[in-house]
Amino acid sequence: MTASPETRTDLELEALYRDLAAVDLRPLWTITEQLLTPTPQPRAVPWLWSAATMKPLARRAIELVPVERGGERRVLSLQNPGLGGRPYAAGTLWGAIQCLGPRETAPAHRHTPGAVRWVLEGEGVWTTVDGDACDMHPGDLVLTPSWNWHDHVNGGDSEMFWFDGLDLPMIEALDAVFFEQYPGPGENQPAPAEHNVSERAHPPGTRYVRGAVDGPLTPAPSPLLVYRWADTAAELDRLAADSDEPVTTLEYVNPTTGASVLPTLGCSVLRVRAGGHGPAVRRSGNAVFVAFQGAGSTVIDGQRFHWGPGDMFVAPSWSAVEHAADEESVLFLLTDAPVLRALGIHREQVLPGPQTVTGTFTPR
Ligand code: 1HN
Repeated sequence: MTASPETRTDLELEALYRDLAAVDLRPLWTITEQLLTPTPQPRAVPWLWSAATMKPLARRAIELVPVERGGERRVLSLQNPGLGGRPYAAGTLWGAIQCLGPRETAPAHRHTPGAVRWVLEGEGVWTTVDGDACDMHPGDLVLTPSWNWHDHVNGGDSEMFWFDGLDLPMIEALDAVFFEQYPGPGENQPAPAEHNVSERAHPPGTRYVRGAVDGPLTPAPSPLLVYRWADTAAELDRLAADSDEPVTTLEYVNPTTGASVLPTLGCSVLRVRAGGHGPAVRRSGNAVFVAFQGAGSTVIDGQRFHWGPGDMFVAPSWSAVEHAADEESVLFLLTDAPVLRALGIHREQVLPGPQTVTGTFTPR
């Protein structure tokens, strides 16, 4: 008996797929739909970590885990449950809470991933960035550009908590992670004679306005390493006074170019008016939010996330994001949007109306 043409073809096709697999070749026509999705399909899910959960655990870590060479940092990473155990807040972003107890220091090192710190609570810490000691106070943004030496010193008697944001997953995906411990005689950079050098070199007034200075938006990190909360708040006041929008957004920029603070990372603050309710917007690129002041909620893809000071939450790429505040509130925002903009692939879509809320997130 001879096989029908169909059966013969089926058998031949199966053999073809077997032979392709055996030599590490994959036919695109069998996987096109999973590769070329109409819209981004991030594996990270919308999620929130509450300060009420994180801070007691961070305090236990202060008691139990010393900061020393090898461990390097006392950091609790936001591990998005959609990412299969990878310690990342989203596919491209690292987010974490870092803490230092009284008189502790975290040793100097440098790495190709760039970092930003947003200070939540406490006083007395400075981060020395390539020799410039940047004092840290609540609401300040401190930059650690790629390959800059950095150590953290708590010169005071209180514990301190801050948010760390890094482009580590992006740099890992590019197979470009390099890391080095400080080779000097101590674990830290020499005690700087002066503090806040970059801050004095860049007067207020140019620090928050995208494109304020002529010139190409070159992919260089900001030479200004610290943005003070008092300046940010004053700028927010000024902007909010001129507008009746429910949400006022202010981006921190490189004062010499008007570009994002780091080539890979953009930082903004959002002030939501008491009773304010912003539009629902989708953007390509991932976002991590840190609530700083006030109380409110954000609806992400139909799910409501309530937040208050110190809470951190993730809006994955292309999720619909809609902020509302019960009282006047401030959110810090970290995004990878500068990369998408540089590549000409950033997208934004304002949805026609508020989302239908189908559930409320319960933090662990
Ligand atoms: C790092 O160097 C710091 O310097 C914080 O404080 C978080 C997460 C991953 C890799 C390096 C810091 C980090 C990190």
